[in-house]
Amino acid sequence: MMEKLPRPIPTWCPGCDNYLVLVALRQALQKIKIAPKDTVVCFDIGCAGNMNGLLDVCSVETLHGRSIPVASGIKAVREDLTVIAQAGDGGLLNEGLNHFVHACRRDDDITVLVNNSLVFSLTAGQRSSATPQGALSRADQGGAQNKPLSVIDLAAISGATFISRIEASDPSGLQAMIEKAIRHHGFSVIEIIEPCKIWAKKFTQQKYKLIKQPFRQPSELIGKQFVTGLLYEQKR
Ligand SMILES: Cc1ncc(C[n+]2csc(CCOP(=O)(O)OP(=O)(O)O)c2C)c(N)n1
Ligand code: SF4
Ligand SMILES: [Mg+2]
Repeated sequence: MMEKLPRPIPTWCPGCDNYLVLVALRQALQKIKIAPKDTVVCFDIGCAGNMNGLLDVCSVETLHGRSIPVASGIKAVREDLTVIAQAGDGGLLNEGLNHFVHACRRDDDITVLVNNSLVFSLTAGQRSSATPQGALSRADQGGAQNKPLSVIDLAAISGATFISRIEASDPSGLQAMIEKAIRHHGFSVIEIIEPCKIWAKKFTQQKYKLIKQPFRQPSELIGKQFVTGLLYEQKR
């Protein structure tokens, strides 16, 4: 009989949105009823990546920005498994950007959860490529100089077949979106908006609008920074 190890205690700051994401992900995995032995989550390095060990599934802690290639590799040899890659905005848009673009382009049958905290949270708030232009972070006392990269725009131009964005403050919406993304055949991405409560609180007043109908063409998503929901899906 397999011994059940005690779960580690989350180390996040009080009020961190990662608690909401954890609950949504746990509930989605329970609802979708895939056996824990048939589900693998590949974690990035970062605050959100510290979710590793808090789920009753198989998991791998990868290097920073490398959760997607590990997930794609697992799926390539074990098609029967449900494979999820978790990535921070830093891991996805900085260290591991090329992996995201190529996994979209190949339409790898994995689900990518992007925990967009708008900064490198774990290493104490340096700007990432998701940090809004002008925002004061610890690494840019004069404000971030460049325009941010958008996960959604990149997914749209790189050929992703399921593209969505949702706020962590809507945990039931997030749970439903994770279920949908896992059921999608092909590459699915959910950008989870969860500004870091410690390092991004001064530049996160943005209001998002939930859309009811997905866009019909990926090109229609480009530049739509502040809409949430299922933005595009192409069914196989
Ligand atoms: C290749 C590499 N570069 C930098 C680091 C240091 N590092 C570890 S976590 C981290 C920040 C992670 O930020 P993000 O991916 O946005 O995740 P968050 O902590 O915000 O959830 C950095 C820079 C590393 N471990 N490996
Ligand atoms: S630093 Fe930010 S992302 Fe990390 S645990 Fe604290 S609130 Fe959450
Ligand atoms: Mg981050």
